Amino acid sequence: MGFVLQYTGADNPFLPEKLEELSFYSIKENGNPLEGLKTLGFYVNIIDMGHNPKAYFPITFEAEVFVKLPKQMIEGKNYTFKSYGLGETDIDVTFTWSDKNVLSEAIKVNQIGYLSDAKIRLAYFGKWLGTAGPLEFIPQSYEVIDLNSGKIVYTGIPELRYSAGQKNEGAYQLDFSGENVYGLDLIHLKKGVYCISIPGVGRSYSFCVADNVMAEPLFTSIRALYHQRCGIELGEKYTFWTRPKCKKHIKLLMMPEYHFEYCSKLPNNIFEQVDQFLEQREGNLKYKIVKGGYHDAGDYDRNPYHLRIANVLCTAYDINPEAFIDEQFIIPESGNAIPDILDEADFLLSFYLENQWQDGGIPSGTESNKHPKNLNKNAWLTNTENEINEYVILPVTQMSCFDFAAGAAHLGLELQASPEVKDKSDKYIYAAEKAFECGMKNFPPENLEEQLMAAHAAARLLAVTLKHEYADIIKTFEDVLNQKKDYLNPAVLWFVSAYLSIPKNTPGLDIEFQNSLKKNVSDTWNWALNKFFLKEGYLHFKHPWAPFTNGTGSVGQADLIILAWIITGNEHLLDMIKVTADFCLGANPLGKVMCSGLGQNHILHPLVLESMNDDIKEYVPGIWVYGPIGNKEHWLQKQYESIPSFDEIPLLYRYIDIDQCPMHTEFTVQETLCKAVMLFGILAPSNPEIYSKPIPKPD
Ligand SMILES: [Ca+2]
Ligand SMILES: [Ca+2]
Ligand SMILES: [Ca+2]
Repeated sequence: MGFVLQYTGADNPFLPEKLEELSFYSIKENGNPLEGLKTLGFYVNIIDMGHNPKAYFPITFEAEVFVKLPKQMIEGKNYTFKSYGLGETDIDVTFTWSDKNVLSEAIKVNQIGYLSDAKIRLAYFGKWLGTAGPLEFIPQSYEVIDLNSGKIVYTGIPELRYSAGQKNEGAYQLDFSGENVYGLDLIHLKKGVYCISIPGVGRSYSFCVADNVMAEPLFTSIRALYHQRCGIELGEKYTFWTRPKCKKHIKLLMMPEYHFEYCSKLPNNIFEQVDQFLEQREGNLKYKIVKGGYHDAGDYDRNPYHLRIANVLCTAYDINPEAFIDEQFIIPESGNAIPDILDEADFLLSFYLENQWQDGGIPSGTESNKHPKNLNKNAWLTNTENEINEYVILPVTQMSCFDFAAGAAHLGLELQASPEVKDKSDKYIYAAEKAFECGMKNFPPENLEEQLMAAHAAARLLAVTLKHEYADIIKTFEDVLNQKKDYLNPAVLWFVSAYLSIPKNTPGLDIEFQNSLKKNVSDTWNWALNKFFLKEGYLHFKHPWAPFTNGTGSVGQADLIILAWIITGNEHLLDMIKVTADFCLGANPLGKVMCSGLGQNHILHPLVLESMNDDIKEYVPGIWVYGPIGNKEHWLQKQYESIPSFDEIPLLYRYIDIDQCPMHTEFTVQETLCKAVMLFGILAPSNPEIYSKPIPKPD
């Protein structure tokens, strides 16, 4: 049993020697004190922070103290739990014990629902108890209760999938959860609404099994992109989380087209570079009125990587076109006869299209010389209304030319299916050709990485234009053709998926090369599937070599396994994609949906400046945060040390839900938000209905 104590102030009051002291806790059974309680251990960490008027203050500390009862609780008896003098408020709770009614956080389920056609459907039992290590309780059985009839429809035996300390997860032989992980198989369930109950433990959150369970995650996730739109007002017709036009992002100074001369990517010190440019500005300054594209994350730049979002959205559409219609996501373009997901890709690319240079060059986005600030010293009080930053339109790079070419060619291809927007489709394809030409002329790709970017664009252009010249260009990329490649690498997978999308009879297409790429991806992923993914306690896709960062505990890498599945057709990869969705939706060690506003127990404080500084308590929904960051300690974690210390916390528990901790609660449109759209989009049901319900309201 866990006592949860909280304190909000400046210093952590939860000292180990006090927390261990049994006299602070009492438990009664039907009014009679239970003797022989034992404190097993505790977990103390920061869980929230204020930011107004002072940053990082006040701090809410939480101590979870795990107390063992002398015997199991008995169905129907009343239990009273008291704790005095430890936290801010004392605990005095009485309830009637029933393992069918009392919620247990040791049972983790996909809180939205499992797909009815999934071949693997798992919930999990396990819990890490802080200084006490793994929960040692061995569950003997579990029951699945149909919540419509109240009847037990399935009884099963939990299967030990992983023992704490076994250390065989991922390529670095790690222990992801620190738990003894038991699998609770749900494969025998028919469609319906259920919860799981474990004798002596309690019940899970409710979940359903249905064909359409991924529709809601898709809806919530793609609308987060709408909320990140730059240069427009977010109006009442579309959302409760409204805001006026972001005024500092409308009229922007242009940096010269080739300000950085030959460069593959923007320099790393971009703030300094922009700062220098703003300092030294003089004479003939050129301003442009712009819109389109997204705010990157908690900040407002259009990051150079955003161009890749177009291919992510278009690929989701390619894979599962029946799941997407017009009037699906309540955006300004709902009702224009184009599927709303393609409107989103169009809104993104429109910024780059409108600002393409005469010779085809594509700006790398927009940036300021610092993170968002307001007149107040406390930068966390910034929003788009009080921001004082100045932004510029960034110069052209090799990456911006080729990435735009790849995205615009892809969107142009999708739009060809809608005759009413032939002009728009033609415009994108023409702009893609110009951008590619500019890239080849000014930034001829030299190494494998650069050639992969160019080859990806050429393959997309070949697929839509069927022009032999693009096939010929790919044949000049020696490194792409001959060098040994890592088929788990994103750039390789994106190129291969594009090259395999080229229609069979296209002039110049190298079928043998297509086949060899497919075989290599197939071999690599088969190997990785058996060597890594299937050995995890909590099944989910995580790139075997990647450290726990930037979305590893969330949706961030879903595109890779989706591409591998599409390239190879290996159905086991599709099974792994589905369990990855389950994992993100709550079937993970924290037992939380790693997205705001989705599911019954979800993260609460994503780093969104608008939500941090508006009058609505609930943060804007659909923000998929990076999640647990295992490889690096944030300075807040160093300053307010947890017990046990950071190094002793299992990797997938290393998360603090604090909006001023960017490593954990930040996100980006490119790294996490669009990947969520792809993951849930390819699993979403066919033939969705036009959205006619009211728009989602804050709680
Ligand atoms: Ca940024
Ligand atoms: Ca539409
Ligand atoms: Ca708020």
